[in-house]
Amino acid sequence: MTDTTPTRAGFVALIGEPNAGKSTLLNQMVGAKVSIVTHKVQTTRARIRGIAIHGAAQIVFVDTPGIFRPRRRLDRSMVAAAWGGASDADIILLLVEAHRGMTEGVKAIIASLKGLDSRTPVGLIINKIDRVRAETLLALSAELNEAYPFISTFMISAEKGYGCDGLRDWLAATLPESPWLYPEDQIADLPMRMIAAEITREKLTLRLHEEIPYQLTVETEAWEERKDGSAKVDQIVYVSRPGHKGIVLGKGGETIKAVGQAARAEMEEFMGRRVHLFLQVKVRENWLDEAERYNEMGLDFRDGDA
Ligand SMILES: Nc1nc2c(ncn2[C@@H]2O[C@H](COP(=O)(O)OP(=O)(O)OP(=O)(O)O)[C@@H](O)[C@H]2O)c(=O)[nH]1
Ligand SMILES: [Mg+2]
Repeated sequence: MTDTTPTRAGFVALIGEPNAGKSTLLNQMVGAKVSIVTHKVQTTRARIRGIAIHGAAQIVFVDTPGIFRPRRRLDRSMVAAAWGGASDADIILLLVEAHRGMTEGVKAIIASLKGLDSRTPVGLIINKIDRVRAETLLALSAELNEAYPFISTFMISAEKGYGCDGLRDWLAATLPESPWLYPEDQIADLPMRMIAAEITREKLTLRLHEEIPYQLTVETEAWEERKDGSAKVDQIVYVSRPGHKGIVLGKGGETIKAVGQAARAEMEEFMGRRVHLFLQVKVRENWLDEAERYNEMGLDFRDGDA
């Protein structure tokens, strides 16, 4: 980079159906696990920013919850957060799963994009190309580009990294000229206590079945810096039904113990230091109707008003 290269910076919102691979792409671009990923739908609940530097450009990726037809208050707040992320962005990227193609959900998102009163350019990302035969991709790309005037189309595998270099180059060249928005060593715009809560929620989601992950939330209650450089982290897992508490604890406490070990290991890797993690499970039947819980997650409670 010479002195005359103008710096560029801006926000790139990743939107799409639940499970499209938005968080995987953000992590791939940032080169670190900033946003949690699971094979289940509705993993991400709020907007999460991850920051990548490419040449003279600082690209701020905004991961958002999946967009789907909301039924409950939490759903509505999540979908509102996703569209909020899109409307604040300099570039929107719509992720579509290669093997699922033009679903009803994708059609609905495209219809909403057309209704957005915005000049924000929208790029198309066909993700998970490792799951399909190459011949099917051209037809899918043509079909999607007929439905919406995407300014560019990329075929990638967020997980394997295929096509990600081209996408990064294009974003770095397309963002507006601007001073950088964050210090150059910052990779996430989320307080450490929230990242820690998300890590624990990911481990719980991976271990628990059916509705239980949806009906729990994790909050970091206390954070103590210790003299030896380690951190003592106390977290509460809120569940909404008494029966769920036993499931989260597991027989003889084995589930929560395994979750705690996996979460602690990941926190230590992320922070590069020792962590003492203490998890407590509390029943709070109405947490899904409490504004405070939404604030803790970075969501707007009133967005969930029916
Ligand atoms: N085969 C394959 N799987 C992928 C790829 N990208 C993501 N996945 C998988 O797809 C699943 C969902 O990925 P996420 O990144 O959590 O998806 P998301 O869009 O953030 O999902 P929500 O937060 O629920 O909206 C995970 O099991 C990922 O490992 C890819 O390129 N190829
Ligand atoms: Mg996600």
